[in-house]
Amino acid sequence: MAADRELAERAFRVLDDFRIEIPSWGFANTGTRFGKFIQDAAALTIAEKFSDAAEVNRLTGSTSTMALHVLWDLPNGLADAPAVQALEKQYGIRAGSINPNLFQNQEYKYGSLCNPSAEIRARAVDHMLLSIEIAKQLNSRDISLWLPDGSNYPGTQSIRHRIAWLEEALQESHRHLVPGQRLLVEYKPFEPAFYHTDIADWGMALHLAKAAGPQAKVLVDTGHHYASQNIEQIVAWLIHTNMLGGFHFNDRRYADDDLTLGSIDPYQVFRIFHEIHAASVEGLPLDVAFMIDQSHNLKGKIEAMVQTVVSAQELWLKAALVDRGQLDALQKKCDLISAEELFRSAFWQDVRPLVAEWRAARNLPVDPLCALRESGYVEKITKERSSRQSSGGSYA
Ligand code: LRH
Ligand code: MN
Repeated sequence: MAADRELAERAFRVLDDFRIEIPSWGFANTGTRFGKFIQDAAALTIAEKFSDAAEVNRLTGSTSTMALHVLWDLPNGLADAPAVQALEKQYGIRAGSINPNLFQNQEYKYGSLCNPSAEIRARAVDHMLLSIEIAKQLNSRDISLWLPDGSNYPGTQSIRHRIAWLEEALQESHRHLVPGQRLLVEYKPFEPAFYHTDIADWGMALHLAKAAGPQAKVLVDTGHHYASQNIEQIVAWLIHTNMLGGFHFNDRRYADDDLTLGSIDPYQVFRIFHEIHAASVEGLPLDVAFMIDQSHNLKGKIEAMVQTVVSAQELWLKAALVDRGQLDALQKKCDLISAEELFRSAFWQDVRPLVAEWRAARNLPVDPLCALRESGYVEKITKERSSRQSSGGSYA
């Protein structure tokens, strides 16, 4: 009995501290280059995105911040900040990471911060500085940068010259950060560029973050790896070098599929969470932002987001309950089978009863998805929004 009590208390502490940020764009109509399937309940306005985020937080208790994408959520730049602050108060959801958008403007065809034209690079840096200013206004800590920059054919661009331009641009951006702010550098091996991508892997992102300054860290999007890459090993390196700033969690079968976390390979997320827990138990300095980055092209967007947070809570607790002392001893003895069996059984243990107990104790719905359905929230927003939904078209 006492053991169960101790286990429950441990689980409650772990879940109380768990926070994961949801992306505003996860509530909007999104698609692929082959089209977009419109959902009547999809959010079209920033107010609707805050409303949906508040519903997910009401149901899960772990999502009190929402990531914003500058051009999509603050199309008028700083002028939109007061409206966002009013929505933060109205819905009890804080603006989270601010995502500059250097992938939509036509002038970024050959790159933004890496464009051969100094003029275009300067305008791209202006957008970075605007994003940093918006983050200051909204008291957001992280400016989360993903760059689509790259090329499609060998010989068409100088890869080295682009590195130098990028270093300059990130150093200039870093100079404008205020204390406490962070610049997160996200890497991606390909898409939309299909020959070289300027920030293609963790090593490039780590170098650029270090070259930018002490407030720059690396962001790991789990979908931005070749299928055969060992993501948790990259995470271990970034922890070891104290350069891990955050994650964009999603799942994939092939490439950057942006599917719901844990839907294809939940063991992958467990192995990543294990690296985080192991490091924090050893007292390493960790300041890691957990964020979701998904596009719900077919699933209902609110249901998919609730599913994602529930999976993340369960996988986070599973990884937290690994007996690290025993595992450490088995690893040191190279008792491979026992170590693996201990590790695997932690993954296989069913923590759902413990999570349900925690929800009940925290006055949260024991079954969030079921509670969502009973709330009629999706039906309500479908009625309110369906008349304004336009027909399909490109990504977002
Ligand atoms: C790029 C990316 C990036 C976001 C975008 C929506 O693939 O992961 O983090 O800006 O998706
Ligand atoms: Mn991402």
